[in-house]
Amino acid sequence: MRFGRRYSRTRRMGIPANPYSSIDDPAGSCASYSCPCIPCDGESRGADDSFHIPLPSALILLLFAFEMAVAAAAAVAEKLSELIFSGDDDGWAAAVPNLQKNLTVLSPEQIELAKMLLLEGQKHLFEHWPEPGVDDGKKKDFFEQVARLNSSYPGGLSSYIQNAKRLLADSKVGKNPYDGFTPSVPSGQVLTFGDADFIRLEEAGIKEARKSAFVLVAGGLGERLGYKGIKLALPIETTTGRCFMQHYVESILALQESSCRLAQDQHQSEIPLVIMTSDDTHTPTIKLLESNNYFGMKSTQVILLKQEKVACLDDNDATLALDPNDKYKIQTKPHGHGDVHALLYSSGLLNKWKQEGIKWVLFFQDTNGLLFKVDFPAIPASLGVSVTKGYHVNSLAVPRKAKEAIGGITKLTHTDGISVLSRRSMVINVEYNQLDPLLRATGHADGDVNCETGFSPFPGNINQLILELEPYIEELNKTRGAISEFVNPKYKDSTKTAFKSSTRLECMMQDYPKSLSPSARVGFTVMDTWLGYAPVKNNPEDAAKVPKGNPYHSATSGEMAIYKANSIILKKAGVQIADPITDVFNGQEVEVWPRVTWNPKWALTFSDVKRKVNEACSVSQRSTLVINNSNVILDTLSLDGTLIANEVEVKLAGAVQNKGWVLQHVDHKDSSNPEEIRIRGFKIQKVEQLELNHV
Ligand code: UGB
Repeated sequence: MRFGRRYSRTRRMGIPANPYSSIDDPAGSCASYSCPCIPCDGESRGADDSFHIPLPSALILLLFAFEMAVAAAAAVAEKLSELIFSGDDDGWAAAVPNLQKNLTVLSPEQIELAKMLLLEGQKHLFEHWPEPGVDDGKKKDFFEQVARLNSSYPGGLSSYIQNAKRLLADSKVGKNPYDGFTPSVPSGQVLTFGDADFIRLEEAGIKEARKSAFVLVAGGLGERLGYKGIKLALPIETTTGRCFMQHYVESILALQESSCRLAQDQHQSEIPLVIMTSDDTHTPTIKLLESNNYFGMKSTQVILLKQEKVACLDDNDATLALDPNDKYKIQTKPHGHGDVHALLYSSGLLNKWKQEGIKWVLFFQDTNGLLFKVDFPAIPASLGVSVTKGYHVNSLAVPRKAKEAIGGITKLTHTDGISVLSRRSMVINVEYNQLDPLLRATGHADGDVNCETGFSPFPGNINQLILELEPYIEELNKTRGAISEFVNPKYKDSTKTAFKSSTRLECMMQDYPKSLSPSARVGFTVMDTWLGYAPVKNNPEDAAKVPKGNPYHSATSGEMAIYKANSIILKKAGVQIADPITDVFNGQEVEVWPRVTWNPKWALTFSDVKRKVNEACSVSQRSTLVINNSNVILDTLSLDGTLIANEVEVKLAGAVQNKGWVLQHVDHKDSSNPEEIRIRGFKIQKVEQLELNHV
């Protein structure tokens, strides 16, 4: 085929290498974190000398610019004639007259991209193009988008289309990605909150934390929740109204301080926080950080990496979908959280961190408040497991209810009999929609069901990963961060020939271990659900339909889980905490514990809590206790009402009784309340409180 030779030139033009195939071009690099895959020359264009150029020089420059423009135009003309009329490529665009007519509008780079698109069977993209002179700006914009899609996917758009064709063909014939693998229940480290082991691991983790970097994946649309804003801006609980972002940042800062203190680190290490955003979340994330002064973190400590979306596909031939509202745009959708590895790789951050002495990279999601705020011990203790067990990959997990929408950590062994000795055995997350069919296909007639414990035998993946930096870098040097992809088309009927709506390739960050060698140490750490997992993912209507006994994963359950966890921790530290009552909000029956919250400055670990609590304290069910500062001691406190301790140093002693704060029911359809309130189904009426402030 004639395109072949030209196409190899396209690769030289800077399309990043494809880690999914054997092409061996080096990936382009770019200093910009927001667009790390786009090749650039690294030159600074910041200086604005033009303001000071004297007139004669300006004229010379103008003439020079004019000459350059003429030369560029001549080059374009030459290139065009070379492309269109040369012996081997004569009439390459002839099959699409509307494109051929418009070639004069396009730059040489855009023409190369057009050729690539035709080569990949995408001529429909140009069939509606009008004569040159009409919509020329939109035609150029179209190619700007194509260039972006091309440079942000490892291997370029052409690889994306080829991968899509392969995966769509597999999907059509119903190929099981786990064909030949038998699932079994893996073994890992189980944490029991508060026991001697837990305390030991927690301490090891806290010490090591100053050598870690945190990576928050926050590019998701939050379609299931349906909230209009970014999820990071949602209140984690409405007693204090602190948002998820604030809790994450404050927790990391508290961990940093605690870790450096424990390790007697002379120069305070700074724990970097990377946030992966997308077009949907980037600007509001920056706005949230800037308008809150980065919640106390140095702005240089926070690094935003923006993931690009990928092209949507209309059919099994991977025909690129045009945006229904703009025929000069390819429809795009998120590629999934798996992009985080390629972004980290191409940003150059990993090597920088290594030089700075960082050893661990901790990944987490946007709305699991428990892990970061209330039950912060989960992070240090799990990091302690990584340290003591030497895990290269440590996935955090909780007991999983059958059919719960969280993946199951599974041991997969290939039936060819060479398992264990080779890479044919792995411990990996099997996504919730794949676990049931996999089990049924391998002799478990009932599929994804609970065992005698009342839970699925497979621990639930909460997508909290702790990776050891050095082996992570070694692996990414091989894969360039590419993660195995999948496609999930919704077919119109059983012929599987047409889709209900366009689809796209996706990838997941927890699939990272799939490419690892058998010698990699991959493990997991299981903790109690109340300690580690209460995400805010489902809208009220869907949450209300969750089978009884399964977690709602809603704003209602997320907030209640925080009060429950804090109450249980205080209880385990010796405080008499009244039993919860049950109540129904937005159709979800939940336990309502005393509304106890504290700032991470007050206590990061269970040992911290125990140090600050004397046993002769009690808190009634209707109470609210807010601890906002570090040296607050709970000493013989008997609380029945609301107490807010803002003072830096105070001993809370004796009886405190007032009318307190009351939970009022709110209907999620009642638009007189803000969305943040409606989605949880209650608001807090602040009737009376005792507030202790600085004097
Ligand atoms: N995210 C991105 O940053 N970019 C994207 O393109 C998409 C998402 P979802 P999901 O812990 O409950 C995951 O949509 O993917 C961010 C695991 O795959 O909330 O359905 C997004 O902003 C699953 O195994 O979750 O399921 C958010 O922070 C299970 O563990 C995060 O990625 C499940 O999470 C997760 O995105 C769970």
